[in-house]
Amino acid sequence: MSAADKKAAYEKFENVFKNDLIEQILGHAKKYKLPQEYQVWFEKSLRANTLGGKCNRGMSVPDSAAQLLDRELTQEEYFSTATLGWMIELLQAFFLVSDDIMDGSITRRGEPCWYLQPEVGMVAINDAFMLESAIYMILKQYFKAHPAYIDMVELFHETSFQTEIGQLCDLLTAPEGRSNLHNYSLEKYTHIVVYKTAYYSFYLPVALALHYNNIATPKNLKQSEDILILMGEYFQVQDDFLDCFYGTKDVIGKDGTDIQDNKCSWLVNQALKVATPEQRKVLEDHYGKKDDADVAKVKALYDELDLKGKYHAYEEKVVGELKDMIAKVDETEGLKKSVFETFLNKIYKRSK
Ligand code: DMA
Ligand code: MG
Ligand code: MG
Ligand code: MG
Repeated sequence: MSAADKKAAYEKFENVFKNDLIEQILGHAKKYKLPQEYQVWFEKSLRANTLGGKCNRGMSVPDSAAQLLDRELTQEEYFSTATLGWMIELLQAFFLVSDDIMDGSITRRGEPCWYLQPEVGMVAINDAFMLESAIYMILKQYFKAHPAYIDMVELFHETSFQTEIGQLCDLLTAPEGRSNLHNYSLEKYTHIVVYKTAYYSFYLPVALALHYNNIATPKNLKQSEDILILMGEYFQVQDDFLDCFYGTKDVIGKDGTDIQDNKCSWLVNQALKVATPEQRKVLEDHYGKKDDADVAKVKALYDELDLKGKYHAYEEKVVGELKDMIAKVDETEGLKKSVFETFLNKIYKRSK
């Protein structure tokens, strides 16, 4: 796809939210007599937190639905699947507003985090809940008559809970102000990222496309889950890598905080795997501290251990595994290998 085509696809997707869904959501709030000036607040929160991202997750619903049908979507099909995609973007907005508070982050999508914007503060917590509520009003509004309506409702609830399990483990593995290195392991890491990232970012879009097309058989869902969970783990390894080595708002739209936050990230686990006792001591003394000098010591150790090289090797290995899994997909119940190929191409060697 050319850059111009990509931009057009992005704008087409964005317009579904801007031209239709925002009005629907605000209309619902008006029914409960939300005063005009607070409608303005709600609209601002909806725009600031939902628009302006990469939309990889959301756009994967229409993309996957088209791959499954092996043809272009009609206008109506596009609108419906893009609407499902925007519900993932709303779910993501709900998680990111809360994640930034919990992680003490500073920037998101190139702007100050929502909770740090003038006059927002902890109102952001309720704003996050309202972003979540918007999912279910849109779902009811547009899909109540769809044969898979209840499956989709349950899928959003289940995926939310899975993500919350992941966030809980992520936070409890990273206690503020005390070293927790003895508690990290790659097994724990995988568990955290599968739940906090992979289900909602990778499994959910494809599962929704399967439900929308009425081909969500147990076999199709299971095959999708196996591949997409590994793909989601790979995506979070990339997120951890970018956080450390490219983590400034001008490059990836957010300033990295994993080292300061004591996170059980992919990098610290790789470092622990090969560190000498002296190198481990560096981590014990400097990991999880807010000071720039501490962060710099940790990054210097990461360079010494060639974690960039280890990351590139991991990337090639996992992409090879994913391609092997995709080659084995059984298409007899309507699943298509191209769904996974397209998704993988979107994230391979990503730099933001
Ligand atoms: C992302 O974890 C998970 C969720 C559910 C938002 P993270 O804190 O690494 O994300 P980010 O790097 O975007 O803050
Ligand atoms: Mg975060
Ligand atoms: Mg987090
Ligand atoms: Mg991160």
